[in-house]
Amino acid sequence: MASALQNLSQYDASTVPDASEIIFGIVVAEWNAHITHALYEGCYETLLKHGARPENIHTVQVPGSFELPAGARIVHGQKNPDAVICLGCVIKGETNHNEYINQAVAHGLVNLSLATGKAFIFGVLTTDTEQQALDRAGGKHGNKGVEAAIAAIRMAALKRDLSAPKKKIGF
Ligand code: RBF
Repeated sequence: MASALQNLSQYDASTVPDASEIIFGIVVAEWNAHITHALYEGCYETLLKHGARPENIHTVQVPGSFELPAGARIVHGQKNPDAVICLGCVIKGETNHNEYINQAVAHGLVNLSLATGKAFIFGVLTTDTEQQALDRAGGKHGNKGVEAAIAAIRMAALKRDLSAPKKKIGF
């Protein structure tokens, strides 16, 4: 059923690479903190569950989602992580501020990814209502912070595996 595939928080843990050697940055927006902190909890616990070491997880907070790319760039410059996870929640209001913020964050993070060759994960809820956000921060649609953590592990492992020395085949 199509709707079953939408809750990616229910993933097969056995397919997730080991994260014990991966360094992570996490950037959390303080706007809608009751939601972004729930995303953070899901994200952090998921990294630990897959072997990440607490000393290898560098967390910073920024005022709002608009500041996520700048915060991510600072963490990247200071800690040289393999992946940076950006968590935010932008809820549509009476004006179209949400469109400007969402576009800016998406462009900012993809630019950072392409410029650095590292993963900058878009863990931003972009909802019409607060309830939709709650549903995706530990509610009926799972926790998108969990999914952001899995995406970060997979992308960091992809880079590590491709850059590892090749085994010789044959003679
Ligand atoms: N930041 C968020 O992370 N989520 C929001 O829903 C959100 N709504 C905003 C609405 C308006 C009208 C404004 C001006 C800002 C909003 N921000 C929001 C804050 C924004 O991401 C940023 O922190 C500030 O604009 C300062 O650059």
